[in-house]
Amino acid sequence: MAKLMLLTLLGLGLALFRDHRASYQTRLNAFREVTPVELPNCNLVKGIETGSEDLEILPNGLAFISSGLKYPGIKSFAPDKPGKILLMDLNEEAPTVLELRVTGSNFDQSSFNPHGISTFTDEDNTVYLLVVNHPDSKSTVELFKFEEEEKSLLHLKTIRHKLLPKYVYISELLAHKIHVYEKHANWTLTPLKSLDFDTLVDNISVDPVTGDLWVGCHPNGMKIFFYDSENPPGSEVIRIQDILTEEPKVTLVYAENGTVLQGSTVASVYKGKLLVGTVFHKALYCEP
Ligand SMILES: *[C@@H]1O[C@H](CO)[C@@H](O)[C@H](O)[C@H]1NC(C)=O
Ligand SMILES: *[C@@H]1O[C@H](CO)[C@@H](O)[C@H](O)[C@H]1NC(C)=O
Ligand SMILES: CC(=O)N[C@H]1CO[C@H](CO)[C@@H](O)[C@@H]1O
Repeated sequence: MAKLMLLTLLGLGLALFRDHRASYQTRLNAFREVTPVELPNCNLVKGIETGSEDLEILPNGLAFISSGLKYPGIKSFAPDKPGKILLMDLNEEAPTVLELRVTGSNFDQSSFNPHGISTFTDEDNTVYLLVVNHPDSKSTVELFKFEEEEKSLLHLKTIRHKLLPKYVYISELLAHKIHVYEKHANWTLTPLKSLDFDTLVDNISVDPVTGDLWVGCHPNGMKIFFYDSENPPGSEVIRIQDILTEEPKVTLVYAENGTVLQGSTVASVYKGKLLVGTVFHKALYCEP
């Protein structure tokens, strides 16, 4: 969903403009307060203070985290600093984050404003990172090659298309829905089903081991779009099991009122460990 944020924000703008008050309050879930759901062994990730808008964990436990998003109408704790991609090794005890150096002569780092990220691993195990970037209020997709030894990202090019998996999950933030589509060989999509939630569903991560969906959610959109440090947005994480069956199982795994973690956008798992990212705030790491 991170990638669809632009559309989301446009949609929100239109919604605010066009719809009457009651309707946008419904869409933003404006009166929703969080009922806490606690998890044991959670710690904020040291070194993440300006967002962790999107993240992806490789099958080997290395996590990429995009940080420092600046977006019109959205809070930023470091409006004058470029964004960055962080690396975290979830195999370590008490893992820390490291900023990946960006190399490549044709890439302007001063305007780097990373948003959504995805990885792609080719047959010879080279890992590529696709990053939705918003330099100077534009939108591009940047392709990097991950150089693990050097802890760097080599910028290869700016590209326009991405690969799609067999099933495609799309979250509709302001409608509080997740839609499931099947992707056919001819690249067409057939809608299979939609699930409803009482929270604004943001980015979806699919656990490659179980097929479960992990979703970072905003319980109350009003608190995201009209940031107030006295009454900050909370965080919710939902797990959806068996989504392709008649009876998907939806579990609210984590819920917090913003005292610890504000504005969760994404949640992903590796060997029972859970990493939760936020639009502009911190990141939370929970061990089993
Ligand atoms: C694409 O494939 C699906 C499934 O095989 C089929 O139902 C659909 O008609 C095809 N669409 C086009 C435009 O060929
Ligand atoms: C948020 O939750 C914490 C811990 O449960 C509690 O101490 C605090 O008062 C709550 N804050 C609000 C604004 O409800
Ligand atoms: C619905 C959606 O946009 N999900 C994205 C969440 O982020 C991961 C990792 O970057 C993407 O692979 C998903 O497509």
